Parts: sequence; C-alpha cells; structure tokens
Amino acid sequence: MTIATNTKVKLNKIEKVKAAKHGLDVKQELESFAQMGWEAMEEDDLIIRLKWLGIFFRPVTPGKFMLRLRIPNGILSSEQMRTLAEIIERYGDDGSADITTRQNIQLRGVHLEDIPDIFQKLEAVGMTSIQSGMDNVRNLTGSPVAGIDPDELFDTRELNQKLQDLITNKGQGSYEFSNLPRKLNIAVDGARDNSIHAEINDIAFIPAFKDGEFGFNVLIGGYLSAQRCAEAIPMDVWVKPNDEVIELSAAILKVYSENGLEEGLRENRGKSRLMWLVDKWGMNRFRIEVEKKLGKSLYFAAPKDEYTMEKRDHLGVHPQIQEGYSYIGIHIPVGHLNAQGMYDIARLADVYGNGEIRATVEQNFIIPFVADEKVEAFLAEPILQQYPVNPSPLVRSLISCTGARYCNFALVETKQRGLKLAQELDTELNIPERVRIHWTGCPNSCGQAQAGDIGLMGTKAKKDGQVVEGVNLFTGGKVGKDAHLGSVTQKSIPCDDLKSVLKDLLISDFGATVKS
Ligand code: SRM
Ligand code: SF4
Repeated sequence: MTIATNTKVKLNKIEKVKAAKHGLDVKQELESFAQMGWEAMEEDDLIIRLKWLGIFFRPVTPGKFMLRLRIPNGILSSEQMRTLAEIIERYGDDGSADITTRQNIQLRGVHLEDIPDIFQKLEAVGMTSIQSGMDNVRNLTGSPVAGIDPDELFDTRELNQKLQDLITNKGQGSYEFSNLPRKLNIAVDGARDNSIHAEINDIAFIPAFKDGEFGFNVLIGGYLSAQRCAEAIPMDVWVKPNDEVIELSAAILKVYSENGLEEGLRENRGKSRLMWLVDKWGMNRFRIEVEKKLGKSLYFAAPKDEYTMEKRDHLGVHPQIQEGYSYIGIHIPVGHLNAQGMYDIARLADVYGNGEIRATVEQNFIIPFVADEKVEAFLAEPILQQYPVNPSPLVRSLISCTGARYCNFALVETKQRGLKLAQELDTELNIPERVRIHWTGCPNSCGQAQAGDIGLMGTKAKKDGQVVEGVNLFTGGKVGKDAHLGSVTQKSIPCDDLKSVLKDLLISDFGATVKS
C-alpha cells in the first residue's frame, strides 16, 4: 500500500518504529529471537513489533508472554481448543487463558523460545495470532449463534472468515493491511439483537433489508479510548454479502491508511482512530473518497437496521433453527480458564455437540448442536458446577478486562475483585433482572465500562488521606437494539467502599431488595 509522503508532518514514536522496520518483518526473525532469548532482543522488536504476530511482552510478568489469537466470529473446534490447552499446559500454574471482549482467546505464560513450535502447532489446526495487536484490524466479531439462531437474518461465519483471510493474507500476514494509523475494530452482524456492540466498532456491518433483499447498513467510527469515546455513526450506504462487504472493508482500510499521514493521524496517537478522519472530512467526503478507492458508486440512503431484539446473553439451553438440537451457553467466570478447563470444554463439545465451541463478547462459551436427548445428561455434568449454565444474577452478567494481574496500564485489579464483589452481592440481595456490570482497569476501556448497566473504571482514589485503588462509576449504558453509551455518574470511589455504593445503587435503580 502506498502511503502519501508529507515531510512537514511529525511522526509519532510508533510510526517511527514502523518506518524503521515493519512489524511483520519480525516474523522472519522469530527463530533467532527464540535462540537469543527475550533479554537480548532490541526493545522495539520486543515491546512493539512482536505484537504484529500477536505476541505481547508483559512488563508485569517479564518472560511470560501473552499470545492473542484470532477467532473469526468467535468459532473454534474442540481440536483447536485442545491445541490451545496443550500450549499453556506446559507452563504449569503460569499457563492460563482468557476469553476476550472481542470473542477471542488470549494465552498466558508463554515462553518466547517455544513460539516457533507453537506457531507450527497453531498452523496445523488452522489458527493464527497474526496482526492481533498494534496498528491492525482486531478479531472480527459476529453473532455467536450464527447459523443456528432461529431468529437469524444472515449467517456471517463464512463472511468473517473471508474478511480475516483478506486482512491477514490467509494468516500469513498482509503488508497491505497492517500499517494502519491505529487499531481498528470490525464487526459483521446477522442477528437481530446487535450481538456485537455495533456502536463501539470502527466499522460495523449491521443487518438491513432493501426492497426485501438482505444486506448491511454500515456504521463508522465507533470507539472507546482514554481520550474520547464515540458512538459509531451511519455511513448510510447499503452493501450486499459477501463480496461487497469485503470490497468495502478493503476500500475503507486503504483510505484510512493512505490518508493517515496527510491528515495528521500518524502524528498524534490520541487522535488517530478512524472517527478522526471522518471528523476532518465529514461523512460526505469520506464516502466519496471510499467510492473513489472502490472504483464504483455506493448505494446511498441505506434502509434502517433490523435490530428488533434486546441483547441475549445466550446462557442456558436454547433451541436451534435445526430441529432436535439446542445450543447451551455456559458461564466462564470473568472469562478465565486453565488448561484443564479448556480440555473439559473441548470434551463437552465432542461428547454432546458436533465438536464446535463458540466464544461470546460476554466472555463465555456456547456448545452448539446438542441433540435434545442429550441435554439432560449435559446438564448433569459435574464440570457445570464450575462453569454453570444459570449462574447467580450479577455473576452471570459480569464482564472484566485483564486488569493489574497482567496489564501494566491497569490502575486496579479487576477480575478477582469484580467476581468476589458480584458473588457477595448476589448472596446478600434479591436482584430481579439482569444487571450487566463491566469492569475495566483503566480509561482504555477494554472492558467497555460505557456499555454496562453499571461500568467500573479503575482510577486512583483517596481514603483516610492515603491514595488507594478506586473506580469511576458509569451508568446508563445500553446494549442490543437502541444501544448507547453510559457516562460517569460518580468519581473516585475507593474500592474498599464500593460494595456499599453498589448495594445502594442496585436497590435504588435496579429493584434489588435485601435478602432476609
Ligand atoms: Fe484493549 C490496549 C486487552 C478489547 C481498547 N488492550 C490493550 C492492551 C493490549 C494493552 C497492553 O499492552 O497491555 C491490553 C492487553 C492486556 C492483556 O495482557 O490482556 C488489552 N483489550 C484487551 C482485552 C484482552 C480485554 C479483555 O479482557 O477482554 C480485549 C482483547 C480483544 C481482542 O480479542 O482483540 C480488549 N480494547 C478492547 C476493547 C473492547 C472492544 O473491542 O469491544 C476496547 C475498546 C474499543 C475500542 O478499541 O475502541 C479496547 N485496548 C484499548 C485501547 C484504547 C484504544 C485507543 O484508541 O486509545 C488500548 C490502548 C492502545 O491501543 O493504545 C488497548
Ligand atoms: Fe489493560 Fe486498561 Fe485494557 Fe484493562 S482497560 S486490559 S487495564 S489497557
């Protein structure tokens, strides 16, 4: 991809690193990195460029890397799950995995010297971690019940796989699509319940019919960050699956990438997400530039989206469109698992389903294709004590980012604290409806605090004259149809005081009552 040159523009640090050597170039050097060890590596390769391969150096646990995969539409096989379990198993207590808020899986505890072997294992089962970090398109999300949902409008599985193949050059790495000015999130949804948080994706393809024909309206520019949070806005064009979605995605990525320098997006990383380009140009010019890149006209004045359902969490037993089969959503507390947990999930998929496993943006798994006659035995599985199908109300809808245990941006520990608090409040209160609590360790908002009924964002607070861990409290987030972002309603609550604040809020705003 050609990038316009403008010598007057100052490049930010990351752009300078990329200009010196492209992130994907380190793929050829992996063997030598593995031999020399991470301590001997050049810092920019270690901390920045390895992320083009999905390998994240963790300053909190030096030498124990995180490997972020790509799982298009959140779907993987039991064989793939077992491969992931084998990878982390060799690291004992250090090895673990997390389901991410983008329907994806990250592995922890990984040693650099093992990476060449790990990449071979991944390739053998058709998986890749390529371009899952830094200035790349993140995991492509779609409805986790694509192809099995009785209410579905379009099955996005093939489309999301094709889109990933384009963006990553079939997992080998694409120089064309891996030098964006910043990260970029794409979601393609064929469900009626906005299963993918369209509003917070840079590009969201959302279901819309034109004259009875199925296609997608396109939303642009949604994102969350410490500097700014923006809800995606309609590009107001309509495209058909699959080729038009792929062509349009490619054109938008090229326009974003090629104009990044001229438009200052490669200067200030705080003002570099796609929405900043749309702001600069206005949607009209943005559409025209995309059309120019496409080499053909787009259909304007797109029809309204088909989001008619409230967002489902997919936990429990649900009939599929295929008669005689159900999908069963199981709860993985804060999305965290060890190798044994992953083997157990793979076994459930093989014994009761068709070997398929699906991850959700709520950090849970779904086992599809459970024949009706096997449902009872499935529900009697002892492993469901650990991964229940019907957990208590707050635990059920708890989402959490990585937090201080592994992430150096974190201002607070999130996962364990969030889980403990939800468990305690579930024990003390009757809570009539689902209350979605989203924890996020810092303003980057990977845990999407703005999407929660209640959002908790790590910050510093003061208590008894001391600086302590605290949170800013968000309320009013709405997901599903008519989704919108919540906002901060209370600042710097010390974590030690949080339980009583949440208790009061659940009673006053969510109809909770104290258990007698
Ligand atoms: Fe994120 C950076 C974890 C979803 C916004 N995110 C990071 C890093 C890589 C920072 C770092 O190097 O430590 C975190 C890795 C921690 C670790 O060890 O796990 C991290 N982000 C995550 C995950 C794992 C959170 C989770 O527990 O699920 C999610 C991985 C998704 C995936 O599979 O790719 C994750 N991150 C998100 C989301 C949510 C979403 O996509 O719906 C957001 C907000 C939406 C968005 O991007 O607009 C998000 N992450 C960020 C940002 C702020 C971006 C910005 O424009 O400023 C950063 C910081 C950055 O990129 O500089 C960030
Ligand atoms: Fe780390 Fe902050 Fe993202 Fe949490 S929100 S994973 S603390 S960068």
